[in-house]
Formats: sequence, structure tokens, C-alpha cells
Amino acid sequence: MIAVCGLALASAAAATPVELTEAQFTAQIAGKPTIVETFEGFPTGGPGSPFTIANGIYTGVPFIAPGAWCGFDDKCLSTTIQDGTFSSFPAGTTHWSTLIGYGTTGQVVQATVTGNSGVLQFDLPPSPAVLPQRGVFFGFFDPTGLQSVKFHLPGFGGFNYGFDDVTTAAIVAPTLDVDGNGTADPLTDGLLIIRYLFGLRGDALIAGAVAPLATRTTAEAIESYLQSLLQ
Ligand SMILES: [Ca+2]
Ligand SMILES: [Ca+2]
Repeated sequence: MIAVCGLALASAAAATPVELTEAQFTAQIAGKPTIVETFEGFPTGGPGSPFTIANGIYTGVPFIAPGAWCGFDDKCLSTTIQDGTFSSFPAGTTHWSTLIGYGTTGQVVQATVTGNSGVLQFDLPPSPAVLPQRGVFFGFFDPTGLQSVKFHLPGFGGFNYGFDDVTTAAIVAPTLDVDGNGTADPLTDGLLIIRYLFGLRGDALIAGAVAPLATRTTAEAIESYLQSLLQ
């Protein structure tokens, strides 16, 4: 009984978006469709809300500010003490990151990251005394997809802060090429899908239904792939 409870807790703990270091983020999005909004293409000023950017929309009180305002070397999306929310990401977005430039040393910003697997809410570490010219990196990942990232300045928070290089990356959409030979074919992939949906597993699932040049050839690999299609 204890083991069962422990397992349930472990599953629940894993089922939320997670924060990634910049190194982790960069490694995970390598080779995946990625969009970066640098804000360099917008005129300085307040575009109004909601504000459409390259990889979603921003809701709040947006202001395109010159680099000197942002603590960056080029333009950023400056925000006021009101909440700011990034949402409406491209389909399949699993990764989201930004560089933050703070208005003052020690400033704390709260983040609420909402994914299909749950909600992660926490305080970002206080801004350092010496702000890197490119800002401080924050990145998030949800394998089931991200919905929104909201920022909130707690208390009477005094100063604006800014975002730059807002980045989204998406998982590559799965295909019907179940055996992984490069094409979706009725007598292999189609048969595997039908058999799987009828409940066949193991050898009964894959017998005579895997193409000669398939990259997924075992029942285990085929079952895992088909299961991922159903999520
Ligand atoms: Ca910029
Ligand atoms: Ca195939």
C-alpha cells in the first residue's frame, strides 16, 4: 500500500511542466522546429494588448523598448507592474524560453507555467546585482504541450522588467509510419494500427506486418510508438 502511494505521488510530481537550464533547453530543442521573437522588427512604443508576436500572443501592457531601457543591447518587450501572459503558442509547442532583463537588483518575478500536464507556479530567483547584457535565461518544458506562461510582480513592485528572445520549440508531429521505414503503407502500418486497436500485442501484433527496411521491428517498439499516437 505504501509503495502504491509512493508511486502515485511520484507520478503526480512528474506530471507538471518543468524548468530547464539553458544547456538543457538548448540540447532538447536541437533539430526541432523553433521560433525566436527578438522584437527587433517592431517600432518602439506600445502596440496594445493582446500583442501578436512570432510565436504566440502577449496579453498585458506591452511596450517595445530600446535596449537601454531593457538592460539588453537591443530591443525588448518591456512590461509594467501589471501581469503579462504569453499564450497561443504554435501547435505542438513543448518548449518555451525567454531572457529577462530586470529593472532593479533583487527584483523577484513570479511565473505560472501552464501545460497540458498541469501547472507549475514559482518565484524566479531574484535578479543578480550585475545583470548579464543579454538578460537572465528562463526555460520551460512540458512533453504534453505548453499552453501559457504568465509573469507577475508581487507586492508593490516598483520597476518594469523586460523580455527578449522569446523562444518556442515544438515536438515533431508523429506520423502513421508506424514501423519507421519512411513511408505509411496499408499492408504494414495500416495493419499494425488495426491490430493494435483490436487489442493484439506481441508477436500477434507484428507478425508479417513489418516492412523489410523498418527501423521499429520489435513488438515493444511498435507498441510504444502506437501508444504515443493515442496520447
Ligand atoms: Ca531584442
Ligand atoms: Ca511504414
